Amino acid sequence: MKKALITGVTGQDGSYLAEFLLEKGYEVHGIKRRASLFNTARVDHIYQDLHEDNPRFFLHYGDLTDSSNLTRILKEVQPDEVYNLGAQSHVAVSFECPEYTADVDAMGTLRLLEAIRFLGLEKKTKFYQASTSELYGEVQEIPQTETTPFHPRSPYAVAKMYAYWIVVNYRESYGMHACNGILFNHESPRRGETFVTRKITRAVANIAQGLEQCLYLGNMDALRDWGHAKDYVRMQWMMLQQDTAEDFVIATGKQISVREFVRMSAAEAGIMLEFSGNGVEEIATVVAVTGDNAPGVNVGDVIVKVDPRYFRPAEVETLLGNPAKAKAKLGWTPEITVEEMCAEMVQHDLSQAKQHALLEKHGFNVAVAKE
Ligand code: NDP
Ligand code: GDR
Repeated sequence: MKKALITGVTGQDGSYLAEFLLEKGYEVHGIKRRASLFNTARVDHIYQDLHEDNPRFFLHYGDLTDSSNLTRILKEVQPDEVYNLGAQSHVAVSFECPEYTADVDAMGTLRLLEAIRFLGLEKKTKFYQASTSELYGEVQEIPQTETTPFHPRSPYAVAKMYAYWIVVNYRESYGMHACNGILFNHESPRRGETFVTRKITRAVANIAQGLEQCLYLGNMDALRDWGHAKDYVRMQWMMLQQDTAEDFVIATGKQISVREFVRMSAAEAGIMLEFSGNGVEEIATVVAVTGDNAPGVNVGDVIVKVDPRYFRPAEVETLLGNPAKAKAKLGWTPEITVEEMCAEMVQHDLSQAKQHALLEKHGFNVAVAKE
C-alpha cells in the first residue's frame, strides 16, 4: 500500500486530495496545526477511529515552521509521496504578515525537502509542491505557460517563488522526484471564506436570505482563470505518477472578471444585477428577482459596493493559463466549468443561509460572518 503525507490536509485542496488518495487505496497521513478551536471541519467526514481494524487516515500535529517536527513525522511515516500544500495562502494577508508568510511558504518547503534528504529518503519519496500562478504576477505573456517569466507581486508570491526554485534545485542537485504544479485559482464549496469567490457566494446567499445587506469588494476588474479544486487535486496526483519529475501549468484556459463572478453568483440565486460607476466607486443594483431563493431582496436594492480597503498594495490584474502541456503529456483536462462551479458554491451557501435564516426566525441567535 502506498503512503502519502499531505501538509495542509485541513485546507481546501488537502481535504479533496486526502479523499482522492483514500479512494485510490493509499494510506494517507496529514499534518494539522494545533489551534484553539477545531480546524478539521474539511476532513471530519473521512476521520477514522484508529482503534478499528486497518485505519488508513492518520493526522499528526505539526507545523511547517518546525523542522524537528517535520523530520520526526517523515521518519515515522516513510512516505512514498509528499504533497506540500500547507501555506499561509492568502495574498492580501501576506502584505500584513510578510515574514511569517516567508517562513511557512518558502522556508517550510526547504525544511521538508531537507528533512527528506537528511533521512536518506530522496530516492524513495516523490515530492509535489503547490506552486502558483501568482508567480507570474505582472504578466509578461498571455496566456501563461511553463516557460513564461515570473514577476511576483506580493510577499506570498515571492515566498512561493523561493519554494518553486528550491524544488527545482533539489531535483537537479540530488535527483529527487520533485515537481511544481503551477496551479491557477481553484475553488469549491470548501474554499476559505475570505477568498473572493467564496466571499461572494456566501454574501449572495446571505443577502438573498435577508441575513446581510451589502457585499463590499475590492478590485472587481481583476481577471482570473478559475477552475474546480477537485479537478486540480487529481492533476497533483498525476504529476507524481510520472517516471520523470516535471513542472506543469494547471489551468482551464478561460478567464472572467471578479465582477462577472458576482453577476453569475447573484443570477444563480435569482438576483439580476446592474453595475454602475467606475471600479473605485462602483455599485451593483438589483434590477429583477426571480424564483424563491431571494426573499430578502427587492428591486432597487444596492447589494454590492466597492470598498478601497480591499485594494492591495500591488495587484495581479490578469491571469490566464495555458494547460496544453498537462493535456498533451498527462491527458489531463478540467471537467468542471466555472459556471458549474459557481452554481455548486452558491447552492451550497444558499442551503446554509436558509438554515441560518430559519434558526433566526425561530429565535436562535446565529452569528453570520460579515468579512
Ligand atoms: P488553504 O488556505 O485552504 O489551506 C492551507 C493549509 O495550510 C491549511 O491546512 C492550513 O492549516 C495549512 N497551514 C497554514 N499554515 C501552516 C503552517 N505554518 N504549518 C502547517 N500547515 C499550515 O489553501 P488551499 O487548499 O486553497 O491551497 C493549497 C496550497 O496550494 C497552498 O499552498 C496554496 O498556497 C497553493 N495554491 C492554491 C491555489 C488555489 O487557488 N486554491 C492556487 C495555487 C496554489 P489550517 O487549516 O490550520 O489553517
Ligand atoms: P488570489 O485570490 O489573490 O488570486 O490568490 P483571491 O480570491 O483572494 O483574489 C482574487 C482577485 O479578487 C480580487 N478581489 C478580492 N479578493 C479578496 N480576497 N477579497 C475581496 O474583497 C476582493 N475584491 C476583489 C483580488 O484583488 C484578486 O485580484 C489565490 C490564493 O488561493 C493563492 O493561494 C493562490 O496561489 C492564487 O489564488 C492562485
